Amino acid sequence: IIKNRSDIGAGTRGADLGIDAMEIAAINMNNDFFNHIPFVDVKTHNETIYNKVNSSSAKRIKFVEEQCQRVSDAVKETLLNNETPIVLSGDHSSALGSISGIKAAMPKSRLGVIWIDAHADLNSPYTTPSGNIHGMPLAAALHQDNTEMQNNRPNDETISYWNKLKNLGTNFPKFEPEDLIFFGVRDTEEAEDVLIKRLNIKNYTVPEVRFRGISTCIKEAIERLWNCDKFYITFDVDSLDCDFVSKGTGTPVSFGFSPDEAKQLITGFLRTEKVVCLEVSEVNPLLDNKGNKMAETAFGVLDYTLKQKT
Ligand code: DIR
Ligand code: MN
Ligand code: MN
Ligand code: MN
Repeated sequence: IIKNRSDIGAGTRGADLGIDAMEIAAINMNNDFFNHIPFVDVKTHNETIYNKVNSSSAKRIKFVEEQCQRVSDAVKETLLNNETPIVLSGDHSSALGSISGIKAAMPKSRLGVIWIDAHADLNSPYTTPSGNIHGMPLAAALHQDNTEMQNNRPNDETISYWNKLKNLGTNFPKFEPEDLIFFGVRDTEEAEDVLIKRLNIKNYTVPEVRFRGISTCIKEAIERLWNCDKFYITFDVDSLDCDFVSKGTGTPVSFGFSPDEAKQLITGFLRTEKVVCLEVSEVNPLLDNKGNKMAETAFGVLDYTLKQKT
């Protein structure tokens, strides 16, 4: 387990507490999950840096780049030890670090990415409406500046850090758009829509999954990714339905997956034996309207899927 207690890529504070909230959930469920799996704590920045925004089109990008580098190193080292990293992160910018670490450890492997999220995370400093880097990790991983619909003019320093982010772990795009599959994406900006269309990225929406059946969609997704050697699964908990589950995440969205659907999705991909890294992100206990419900749910999904595997 790699614990990345950082929330500097998010617009609202508190996702850094999500990891500990999941541990508390486990304790309250009398579940000793966290006592059995070796863990590392990724070093994080001092709390005072949060207000040092630096760049309005990519807030705290210098610090996010450092943090992603640390996550990348931890993931790489774990993989080189022949272990499978489970990354518990605060905000989702961390996904860029995880993917970089996978590529650094296995540069020759063709990587398939399963992105379970309400968001496409395909913004860049050129298009972001918020300046929050947790909306950008996929654009960085795919080396997409997404400049066709420029809304912002990032300064030179921002661009130089953005290029550093894109090149973390490898100077090439970390995987191909055809090897990326979205599940549950339903809250995007126009610039992201343009990119999704141009790159022809498949999104299994919540209604499609329910209409066609979840096993049919999982089977089809695995077939699409079959030429990939390794899979990375990232589970942004805002993919879940914020009305039925909880609003304990930075950017909650309605009409999402149920916890059971998330369990089935992740379990289905873990069964392929190709998964080299699983990430859970964006649990924010400070925003939870139902006690510690989001952390309990996220932990429940994680615990269930790993038990199915072993
Ligand atoms: C939005 C929100 N697309 C943005 N993104 C989020 O700020 O770029 N990603 N919440 O997880
Ligand atoms: Mn904090
Ligand atoms: Mn996300
Ligand atoms: Mn999201």
